[in-house]
Amino acid sequence: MSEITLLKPVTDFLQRPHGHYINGLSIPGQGNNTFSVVNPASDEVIAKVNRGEEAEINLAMEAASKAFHGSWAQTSPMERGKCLNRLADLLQKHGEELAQLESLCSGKPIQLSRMLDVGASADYLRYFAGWSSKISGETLNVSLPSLKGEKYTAFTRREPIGVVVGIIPWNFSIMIAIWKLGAALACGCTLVLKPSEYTPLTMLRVAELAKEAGIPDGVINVVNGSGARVGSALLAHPQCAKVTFTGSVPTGTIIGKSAIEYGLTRATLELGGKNAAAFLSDMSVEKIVDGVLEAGYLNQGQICAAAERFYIPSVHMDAVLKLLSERLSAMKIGPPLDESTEMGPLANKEHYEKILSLFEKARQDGSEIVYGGHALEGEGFFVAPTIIRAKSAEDTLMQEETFGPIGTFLSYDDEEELIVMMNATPFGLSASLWTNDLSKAMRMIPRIQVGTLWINMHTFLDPAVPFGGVKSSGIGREFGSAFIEHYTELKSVMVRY
Ligand code: TXE
Repeated sequence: MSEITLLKPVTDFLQRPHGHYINGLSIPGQGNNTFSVVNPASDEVIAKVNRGEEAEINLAMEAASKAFHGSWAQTSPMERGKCLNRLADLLQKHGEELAQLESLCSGKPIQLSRMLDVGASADYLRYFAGWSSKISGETLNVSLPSLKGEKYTAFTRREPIGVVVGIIPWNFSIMIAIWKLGAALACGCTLVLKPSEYTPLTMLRVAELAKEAGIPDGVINVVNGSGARVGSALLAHPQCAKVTFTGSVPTGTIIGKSAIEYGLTRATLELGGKNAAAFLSDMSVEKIVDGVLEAGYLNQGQICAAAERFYIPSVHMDAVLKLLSERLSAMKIGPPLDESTEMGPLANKEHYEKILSLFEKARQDGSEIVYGGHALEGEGFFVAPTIIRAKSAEDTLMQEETFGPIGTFLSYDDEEELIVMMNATPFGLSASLWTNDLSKAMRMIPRIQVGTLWINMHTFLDPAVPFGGVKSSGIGREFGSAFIEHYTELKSVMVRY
């Protein structure tokens, strides 16, 4: 076990005073109103960050509004795309520095930070860069009567919505922020980001790189602090035209309600859920276990689209749980900065305590803990990857989102009953169906109530494919061309001539 050495730019960055990034400047913030950033692998404080106050909130919203009406409005669509491409280049150039910061703050294994928070973020930026010059309206044929020879025509314009507030969770502090940033900037909007209080550092550095990429001051701003205080104040600000949020269902519900109350502010809510992965009986035990590992245990299960409910044909259940236990016991759990680590700690103490209480709840429910179900000894917020065999669909762990490395398993015999069980949840972010029988899969696809359904794969997102939830898992879509309608308003223009 050997950890990589932190780069000098990382150790230097950690030493700096941290606060916000507003109008092209790092703003350390005022006084001693700080909160701590804790490394979840060691429970040590690695930095202090100033909380945003009313002054910083107003400064950021006004800077974003000024840039929206000024410098960014005067930037051509092609130039906006070039800015995003240059930022993608800089993310890659500073990739190791950003990946190390991400792993230090979130506990994500370094290989995953490099691949997703850096590599995939650069790809998303390039995808959005391409869209910036392709956003257009339609020309329309009008049927109004022509009494004196007059004619009519009409067209629609897609106009940027204005200042967007992006509220970001802790599981992908760069990548999820980049999803919001790329979409907003490609459409001509400007942005104020509120990172999670657990991972407030990485976007401060990305905002500096955005300036280096030639993105005008005020287009990207970052204000740190708590959700209840800073997040809700940004949302309530009169300049906020839209909020885009990724996070928990309860917080998303509060944000959605507030957005309506604060003047019908537009809202995109990408929330979690209780995603299902269902394996049909033609799959081999080995294939099922490979699928379960892909669907449920990446990034310690802290992925909103990850599967938490696993439906296994009863004929395969015992063999699947036995082989899965063997595979989990061989998994390398360790420090995020060790390149061979496959599973790191949970991202923060509150989440760790929540997961421990869910283990307890599973025991109280009488669910069988087949593997794991406990904290690991030593420092940091490590838990064992866990397998739970549910008694019934009513067990707490078949109902509640854990957002941890916990698979809960239920057997089935009847495929009609399987579809009912998959849909028996208030949520609908994602699901997966695993089978070699294409005809059967095609018939089941329309009957599964989710925003994203994977066949023979799970968790992988692509910028070309719209992503978002149905039912209580959210409102709106990110990526594809679908994002455009959420960051622009449609204006109809009618002309008599
Ligand atoms: O999430 P929140 P938390 C789940 C996971 C986790 C639980 C709680 O199960 O254990 O949520 O985590 C900001 N107005 N997910 O508390 O509350 C907050 O500061 C405006 C799933 O971290 O959703 C942070 O920036 N903003 C999830 C962001 O919202 C508010 C990813 C997310 O915080 C606010 C993370 C308010 N009133 C956790 N309250 C996913 N679906 O990917 C909080 N915030």
